[in-house]
Amino acid sequence: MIIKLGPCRLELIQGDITQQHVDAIVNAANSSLSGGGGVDGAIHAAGGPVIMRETEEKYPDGCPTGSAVSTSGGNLPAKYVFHAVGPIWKGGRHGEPEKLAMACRACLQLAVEYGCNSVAFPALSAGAYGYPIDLAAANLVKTTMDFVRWHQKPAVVKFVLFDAGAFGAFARAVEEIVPR
Ligand code: AR6
Repeated sequence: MIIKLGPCRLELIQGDITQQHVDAIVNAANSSLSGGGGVDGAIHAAGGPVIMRETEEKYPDGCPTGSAVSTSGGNLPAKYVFHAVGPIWKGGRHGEPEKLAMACRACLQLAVEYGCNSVAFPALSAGAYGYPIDLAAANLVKTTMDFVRWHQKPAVVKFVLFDAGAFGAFARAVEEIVPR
């Protein structure tokens, strides 16, 4: 699914984010940047140990929830990995929507700073962190569209959804904002 946003476009695809040929991919990290399962495990496995070495050297204090830091992509096709820390879902009244939007914007800002034409996101917070997929999708799609409309970049933002359920949630979120 492709949505044109002026000179930019938003793409939804089902797939594995580690295989994406984009300038940067976003990791769903934790605040200690210590690695884990899900996307985080897949990115470190595919990218190799250089990524963890870089996070340890550059960010020994980790990365607060709602922000993001960058490393190289190691052996990945992507040049950079933006390690974003989304919120853990605690019912929705503990600042989760704001923190998810902040983490998303931090990655889009890094993409602009690093001159990336294309950046790929997973469904941040919607796995181990328990954020309901429909709410995460609506939040991430809206935050991205607002950012791209305002900044007119990055040229391509992809959401790479691992399964059909997540893809469907993102497709519904897009259709609610851009009715066809
Ligand atoms: N490509 C794209 N999406 C994926 C992939 C992949 N290779 N693998 C999983 N997903 P999660 P979170 C989907 O748990 O909720 C880690 O242990 C997955 O189906 O990776 O932010 C970290 O270290 C789900 O829809 O991230 C943290 O401790 C989405 O990616 C914690 O989990 C996000 O699931 C972060 O939890």
